[in-house]
Amino acid sequence: MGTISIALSKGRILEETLPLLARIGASPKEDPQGSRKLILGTERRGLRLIVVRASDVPTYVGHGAAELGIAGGDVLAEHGGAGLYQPVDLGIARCRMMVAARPNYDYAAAVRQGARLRIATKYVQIAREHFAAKGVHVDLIKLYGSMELAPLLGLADAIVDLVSSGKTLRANKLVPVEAIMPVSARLIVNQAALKTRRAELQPLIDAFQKAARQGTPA
Ligand code: PRT
Ligand code: MG
Repeated sequence: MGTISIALSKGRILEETLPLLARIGASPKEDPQGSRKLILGTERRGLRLIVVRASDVPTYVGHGAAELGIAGGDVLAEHGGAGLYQPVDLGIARCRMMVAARPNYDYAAAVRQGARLRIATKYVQIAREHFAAKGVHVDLIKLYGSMELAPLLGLADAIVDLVSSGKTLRANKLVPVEAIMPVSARLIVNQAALKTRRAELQPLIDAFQKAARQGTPA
């Protein structure tokens, strides 16, 4: 029985994963927020946490550098999911992928008229699929953050971004105009590892499934 690694990001994903780890007896051995270590041992023998950027989680797991990972549905949709199973929706880090625009921009009318929309987003793949499915022509403008600025500065007609409380949109005087999809974090598994190490991995997958069903505070 070798070591099993779970790749995850340090922000809200780790924060909301901690209660699940506690339920499966795999709490980190030291305070992960305080620590600068990128590899953290857990109370569960042979199980460790690997701290990476949120968007790198599918890459580590897809290549088998980590057997397991925890990643948002947004990150998985952008990545494409090659080499991954997604067996458990953990129901944590919930939010919604939305289209948002300035209040004075008539999004519905622009869509109806068949206008070509300029869309700024970090989520190019998700945006491309969403607008293609609607038959709306778009120019996608890739940004790496602070998407809310784009409509305000005239860089784009609308943005595609994650919304949870809605505070960020409100603070920047934008309004949601369309929901694209609900997002939550999922447990992901390297496909090859699941075949060769099922005896070790399946009990962990089952434990996460059970821990997730016990619910998380909304
Ligand atoms: O490591 P990296 O910097 O790339 O990512 P990170 O540090 O943000 O990672 P982490 O661990 O925090 O997890 C990110 C994941 O959390 C995303 O992939 C989503 O699946 C999930 N998540 C849930 C969110 C939000 N809610 C969310 N609100 N990720 C980002 N946001 C941002 C959003 O982009 C916007 O800027 O928060 C802002 C909006 O929040 P509200 O509350 O103002 O609406
Ligand atoms: Mg971060």
